[in-house]
Amino acid sequence: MFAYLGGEAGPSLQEFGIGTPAESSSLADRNAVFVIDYRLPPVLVPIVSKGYFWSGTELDFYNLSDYNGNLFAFSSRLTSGALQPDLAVFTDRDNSLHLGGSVVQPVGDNAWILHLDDAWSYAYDDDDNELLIKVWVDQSAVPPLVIPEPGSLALLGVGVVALLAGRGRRRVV
Ligand SMILES: [Ca+2]
Ligand SMILES: [Ca+2]
Repeated sequence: MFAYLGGEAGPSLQEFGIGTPAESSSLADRNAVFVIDYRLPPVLVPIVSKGYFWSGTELDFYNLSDYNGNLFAFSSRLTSGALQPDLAVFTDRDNSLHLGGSVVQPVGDNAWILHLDDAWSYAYDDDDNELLIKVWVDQSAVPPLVIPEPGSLALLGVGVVALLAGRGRRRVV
């Protein structure tokens, strides 16, 4: 489950979603969670359920910011050659959050708040506040009747949930 808690950004469209989409992909082809238009007055953003994930599933996230032209950031690249936008969004470069360089704040059992800069922030600031997003596991969720093929889970990629789970491997995200 995902809740947009707010954020501060210059006039821009800010997209947050799951996975590592191709940079040439269209919005319809991406697994977007939120698309927030900071050129417009704030609106109420509904909570988003992205469905059932099996225990142990690892997720990557992305940000697309058009503040100064379209620019992606991918959490998946943190482990495979991170670029500056990736580090800006998915790490806290100056540790201002006091989370050891992470942007993931645990807020109880199976719940976290992501403090995300946008991709363009790498050139401007490190205030970790373009997108504040709460992520949590709905403990009442039940497995889907049809078990997905392993390949469809593999498409989800690797990355952030291992960290979100707060146990086992520890990554800086
Ligand atoms: Ca920022
Ligand atoms: Ca910071």
